[in-house]
Amino acid sequence: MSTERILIIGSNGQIGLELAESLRVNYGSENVICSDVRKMDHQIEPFEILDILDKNRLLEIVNKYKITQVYLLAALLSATAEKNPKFAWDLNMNGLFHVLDLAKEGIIKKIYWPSSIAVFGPTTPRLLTPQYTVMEPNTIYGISKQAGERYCEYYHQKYGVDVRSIRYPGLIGWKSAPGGGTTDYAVHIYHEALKNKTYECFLSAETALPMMYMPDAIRATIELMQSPAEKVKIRSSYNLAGISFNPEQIAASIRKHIPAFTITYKPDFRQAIADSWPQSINDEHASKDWGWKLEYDLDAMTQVMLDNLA
Ligand code: VAH
Repeated sequence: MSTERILIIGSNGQIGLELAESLRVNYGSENVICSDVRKMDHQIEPFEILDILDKNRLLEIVNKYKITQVYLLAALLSATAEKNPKFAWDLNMNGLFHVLDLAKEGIIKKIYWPSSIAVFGPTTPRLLTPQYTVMEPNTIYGISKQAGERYCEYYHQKYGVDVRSIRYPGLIGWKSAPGGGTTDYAVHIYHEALKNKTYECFLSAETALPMMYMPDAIRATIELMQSPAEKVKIRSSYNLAGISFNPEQIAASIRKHIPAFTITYKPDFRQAIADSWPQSINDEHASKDWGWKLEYDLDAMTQVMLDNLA
């Protein structure tokens, strides 16, 4: 029986739904408490309504369930954050401070907090972007993730907080809907291919971005959290590469299964966000420090996405 009691904050989001499922398998359902700002239909219990900006409510839940670890997933993603910059900063930063302070006060033992390749900006080298490089993000989401990384590393170095983080690429899965990001096209395209055999893409054909099949991202998250502390040498956030492709390439992968599939292009405001991000990532530190190894390439992901969505 697990002695770990885990709270997922933002459990009903794109990552949260799949992470909750995997954590329940690893730790037992009764040891994984889900929470979000609103309850879903057919909500899996144990579940608590939680707005992460309500610190007292967070403490109430942590005490009620004797939580030892927190996975903080609640945030506004890149596209949504550009439409609500003030609220995005408040949610993404104060939500993190509330959780970091619980660990600083010794109330919880370990934190997972997701960063993103959005921490990189237009002056960052875009091919095989290294772990340590120029970072001048020009989106509110990216700025909040860069500031969050600095706080995580500071709380680790100054207060010994065991906080761990991954710079996720765009995540693609079939079990949950994407949450207002710039990479969401790579999920929508599979749904549209099956439904209408055509997709109008909001990014241009040659816009390459780092992506990853969701089960790889969930496995990386749990492998990082289960690594011995001494192996986790980076306490800002780890680069994770995944698969680098552009809309034309994912369309070609889909056509191997749906030959009649066509894609058209109508770039919108998200094109400028994508143009500020890397095209591919170097994740040698994750491989070296805690043995990270990707499993799904583009064609393997397309096969499993289409099989499960059909
Ligand atoms: C977004 N899916 O598009 C998120 C992610 C790398 C992209 O952070 O905002």
